[in-house]
Amino acid sequence: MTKIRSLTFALILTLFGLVPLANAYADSPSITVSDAFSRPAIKGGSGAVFMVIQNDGTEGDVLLSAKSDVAQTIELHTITMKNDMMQMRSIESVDVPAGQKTAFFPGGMHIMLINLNHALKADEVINLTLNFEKAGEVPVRAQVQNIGHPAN
Ligand SMILES: [Cu+2]
Repeated sequence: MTKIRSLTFALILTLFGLVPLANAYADSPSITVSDAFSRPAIKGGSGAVFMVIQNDGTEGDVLLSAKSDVAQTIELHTITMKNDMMQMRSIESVDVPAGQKTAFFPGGMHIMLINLNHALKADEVINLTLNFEKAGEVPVRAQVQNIGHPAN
């Protein structure tokens, strides 16, 4: 009986104490982007941008699109295995859950730059803008890196 009473009391405290507080500070995402990079590429060719998107907020968000002056067309892509073949395909959006890191990496999700307006050269910095459903526009600076490309 005492246990039930204290449980009820705790519930009342929660309802009258914490719920109004939660409403006053409405849930929201908090997006930061780090480690953005790209690979060298030729003018008119394709490039890819990789990064880590961190959501330190209390609400999930969704990456809807990306834009940049660097290419004619920019799409969100992922790579999946089909019959032992790596296949690249465009995706509508990318979920960015609260309290999690969402990684774009070679062999996985990437921002696809199609028909580059100019060559991407090592050490150059590309400016992109990510568009999130809730956080809105988030600017990203991606450095062009040679790492992992012995051919370059
Ligand atoms: Cu791609």
